[in-house]
Amino acid sequence: MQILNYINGTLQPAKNQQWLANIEPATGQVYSELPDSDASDVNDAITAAENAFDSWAKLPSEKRSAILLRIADLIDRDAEFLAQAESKDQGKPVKLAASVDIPRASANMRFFATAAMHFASESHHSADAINYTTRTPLGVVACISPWNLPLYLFTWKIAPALAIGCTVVAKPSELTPMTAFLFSKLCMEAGLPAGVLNIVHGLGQKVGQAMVEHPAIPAVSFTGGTATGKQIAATAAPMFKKLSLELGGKNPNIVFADCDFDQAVSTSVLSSFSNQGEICLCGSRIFVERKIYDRFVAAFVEKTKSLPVGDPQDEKTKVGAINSAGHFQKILNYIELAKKEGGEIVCGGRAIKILGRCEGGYFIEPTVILGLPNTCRTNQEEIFGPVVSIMPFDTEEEAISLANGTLYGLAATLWTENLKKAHRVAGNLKTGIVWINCWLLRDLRTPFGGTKQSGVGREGGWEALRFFTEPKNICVKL
Ligand code: TXE
Repeated sequence: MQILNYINGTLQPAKNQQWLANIEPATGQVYSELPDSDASDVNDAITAAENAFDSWAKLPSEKRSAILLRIADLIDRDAEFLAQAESKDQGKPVKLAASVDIPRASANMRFFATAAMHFASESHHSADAINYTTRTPLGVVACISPWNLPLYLFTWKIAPALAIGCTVVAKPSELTPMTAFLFSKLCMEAGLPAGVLNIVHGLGQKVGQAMVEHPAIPAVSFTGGTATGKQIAATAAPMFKKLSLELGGKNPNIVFADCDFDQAVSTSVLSSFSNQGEICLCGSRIFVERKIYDRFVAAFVEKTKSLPVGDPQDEKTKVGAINSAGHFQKILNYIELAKKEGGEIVCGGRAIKILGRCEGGYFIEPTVILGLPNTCRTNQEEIFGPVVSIMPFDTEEEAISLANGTLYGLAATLWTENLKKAHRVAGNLKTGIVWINCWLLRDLRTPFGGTKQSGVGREGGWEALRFFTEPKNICVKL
């Protein structure tokens, strides 16, 4: 099967007719190919987006909204098919794709399609003047998305851009191109005008880099690794482009002795191993108050051991395949590093062979590590796999200092039934997001993003709509 670029309303191969292999992570087998596009395809996409911009930006927001809502409905219509495709392409359990990824993709489209109709700018009145601010769509913007939550994060970026009147050149990850390709067909069916959304497939260093470097692109919205984010920032900064960078994390999960124990354990298992730990919000460093440390570890390990790892197509599977051979090796290297650093592996720690169809797939047992200091590499670097480290603490101050003791600052979770303590600790955590007694409970209106090396800017709600607009203040003397 061939995946095609979506440029100027048509599906087409790369101009150079080159292809990249697309591998199913659960089997390690090539099952489709995608265009190995280059700068000339990006240029065509940008020209198409420039030509489409004026009429799309001038369309009343209700009309843009109606088209985006149609796309949302088509995602819902094809939800089962898209969930199967996402699972095959990414390696995640089909049940997860069906319950989280695909419903969230249509929710993203619907949320921003309607939000844009309520978007407003500000005015500032004084005795001698009225200032009013207009917010107009930026133009052609670049949206670059990763491989962990493919359609979920792809739509999370393009929906606000399109809803507010920008035209878009988007690049899904070369490791998970399938659902973005299927999405382009839904856009055609929904009547999205040609050139409004263009999807160019291919390698980050070629296609992504060409998008970021292009002078006609005033803004880049990117989700991916911190190293890539740095490269994008270095390219874009001298051109004064607007950037929204959602990067890595090494998120703390703080469990106080006065928590709802069962809830803390079961949600912590989810926040550690959902999507094979390949979510930037997963809590990879678990800090447990010493009073309940042994009990927590025992319960956590018992639950972890019962997680079924296997064929993502199997409805019973909770932990599927790691997304790529390279990432699989990276995670195994980190497990070896953890051992060298003195860590005790109390659960998992190995690659698994799944017999039958998935013999060549990339599977790793959910892994729990004890006995490592917070400062070691295992506890400082993003592993992005089914690997967690559990550490004890004695005081609230110590928990806060350990939690903040990384270069990252995306999300934190904390567990306590003491309301005052919960607010106090949340206020002191240097992260963009804090979950109290829950995890990944999302309201799409809230600011989403991180501090420090977890990125720059916020997505979600008004933040995303503002990002894709240029404010202009107009002052009228009274
Ligand atoms: O992602 P990349 P990688 C973390 C995770 C993972 C690490 C590396 O720790 O192990 O990052 O992942 C495109 N200009 N996260 O290297 O490269 C690329 O094609 C423009 C966290 O596989 O960052 C893809 O579409 N674009 C994370 C996208 O960037 C470029 C999600 C992301 O891929 C480019 C994924 C360039 N020069 C990984 N180079 C999260 N925050 O959720 C690559 N790309």
